[in-house]
Amino acid sequence: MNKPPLTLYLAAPRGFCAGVDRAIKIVEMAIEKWGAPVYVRHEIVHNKFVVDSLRDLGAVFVEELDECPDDRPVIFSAHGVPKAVPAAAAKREMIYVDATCPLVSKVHIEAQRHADNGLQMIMIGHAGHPETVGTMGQLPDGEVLLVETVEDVATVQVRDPEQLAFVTQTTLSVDDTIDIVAALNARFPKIVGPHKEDICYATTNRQESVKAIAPKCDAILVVGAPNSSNSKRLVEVGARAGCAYSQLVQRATDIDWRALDGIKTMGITAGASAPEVLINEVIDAFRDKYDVTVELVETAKENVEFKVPRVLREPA
Ligand code: 2E7
Ligand code: F3S
Repeated sequence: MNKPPLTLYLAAPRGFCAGVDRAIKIVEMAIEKWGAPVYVRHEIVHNKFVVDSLRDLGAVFVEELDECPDDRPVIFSAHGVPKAVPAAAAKREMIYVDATCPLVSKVHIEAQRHADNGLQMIMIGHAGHPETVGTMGQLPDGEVLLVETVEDVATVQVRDPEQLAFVTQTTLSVDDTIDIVAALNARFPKIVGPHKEDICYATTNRQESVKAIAPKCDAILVVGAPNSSNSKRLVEVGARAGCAYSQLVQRATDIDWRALDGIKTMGITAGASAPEVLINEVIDAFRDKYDVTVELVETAKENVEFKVPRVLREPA
């Protein structure tokens, strides 16, 4: 049977970022060093395939430190943790390794520095997301005010409009955040912040590349998990940049083939926590049904790498 032709625009950069690479390595190396089980507080990155693979190696995933025994190592996920978490682990004399992305740790340090300078903090982020919980948890409860939208900026109640600073989640929509920062600057002209926001290089680059492919795609699939903030932002960016059908899939079995009926061009990208094997699985599923021509659309080159913590580089 003749397969219909399909041009598949493959966005680059896509998939794993340096923080995810490092976090996964930390779990693997901790299991090598200390043996199984090694506990991991929260999904190390938001991807079921990654979590299941590490579980097979001997990782035990929990949501809270209370669920870990004192005498096994525990790793904190790439999204970061409130200060109370390592403090509690230290108090229990546990071995712990912090897999927080260094770009998130940098935001934590900034938040503390502003607070030390007497400024009240505002965080731009998504309520309840572990990164937001972790960054807000760098300061005492109630000290960091959360804004999620431009509307929130209009109503947020601050102590002193002259003594304010802001930080952001690293995986936000670049375009939405520009508007929120503009609203903050308009209402609080003295507010101190980063040069633009704290969105990381990987988030920025993945959103740029999906923007580049969106106008020429009948449909876009973003490989990523439903709890992955950066992956969900890619779906939105694809839709806003002009693609009529932009959807999240965890893997090939999630593809809604009926919705794709009649397409001639297809875009594929992946969130920062989605492994390349799943991206290839999705591409192969298209090859089964279509005569696929892959066109790589590369809008940036990435060469960022983060070292694993010293304790894992030393012999046991
Ligand atoms: C850590 C940070 O695990 P993810 O899907 O996380 P998000 O934050 O997008 O839900 O992606 C990797 C990652 C991104 N940001 C890990 Cl702070
Ligand atoms: Fe870090 Fe950005 Fe990845 S904050 S974990 S490099 S998506």
